[in-house]
Amino acid sequence: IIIETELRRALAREEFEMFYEPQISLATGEVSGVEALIRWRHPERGLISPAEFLPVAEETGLIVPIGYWTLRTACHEVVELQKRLGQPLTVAVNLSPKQFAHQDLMANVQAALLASGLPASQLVLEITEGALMAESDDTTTTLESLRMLGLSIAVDDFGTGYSSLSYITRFPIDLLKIDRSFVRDIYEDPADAAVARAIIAMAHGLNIRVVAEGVETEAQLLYLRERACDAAQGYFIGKAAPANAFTMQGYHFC
Ligand code: G
Ligand code: G
Ligand code: MN
Ligand code: NA
Repeated sequence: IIIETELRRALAREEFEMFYEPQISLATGEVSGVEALIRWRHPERGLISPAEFLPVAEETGLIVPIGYWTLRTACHEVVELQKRLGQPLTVAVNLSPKQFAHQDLMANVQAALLASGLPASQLVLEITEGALMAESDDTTTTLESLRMLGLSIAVDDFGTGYSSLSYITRFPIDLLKIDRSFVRDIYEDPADAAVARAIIAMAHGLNIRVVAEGVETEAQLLYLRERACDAAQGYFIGKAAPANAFTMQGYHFC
């Protein structure tokens, strides 16, 4: 079991690392960006996945300083990565519900952009449906302020929450990420395929781009491209890697 003091110590000792999962544009087949994903390199237990420690971080509020570290590190490392690769990339950073509701959010985002020199237009903040639904008056204000900085907002794990579809017409958002539970059986299950098609059609009708997550097979990728999904990520395309190991080669392009 992970306890608060361990997490606090991990932050102080800089035991967290960012990995970057490639995202491709389905129109061009090129890598267009990355999703930044946190890992904990524990001195005895090795690499620990966020699913194991983020719930504790969220409960204890430690997600706020951890999330700020994540944001700064991801912006900084992607600026370096772009220099090495000689090409621009977007970077998507996950925000937890507590981070999204925190009063320092705007200041932290601005500080991360300023310190790294990353253009705001290359930053995407991913927010889950649950965090968006928590309180809708504040939510709209927060989203509008963030977008005023020039960054983009993505709704993560779309389709898994309890929210009504109507909220995406109310909130100012740029991207929807189709949850991998719908992508998994897209080729075998007509119902999942219908959900994915409906999400894409609705989003495009609202001028929102769609990213498919969890793409594990070529069939899924081709299906999504055929249905005009904008971008995709997943094990078939490439696994998350540290910035210094990230390459543009070796992916399964369309
Ligand atoms: O990388 P992995 O599949 O193990 O991630 C598990 C979950 O942790 C995903 O739902 C992902 O959104 C979340 N996650 C990964 N990195 C971060 C992060 O830096 N901040 C937050 N809030 N969540 C993250
Ligand atoms: O919830 P979120 O989308 O932020 O989670 C992203 C996580 O999903 C990453 O941490 C990564 O480990 C995991 N992931 C990425 N690609 C795939 C995939 O193709 N299949 C599965 N099962 N998990 C994936
Ligand atoms: Mn995500
Ligand atoms: Na997701």
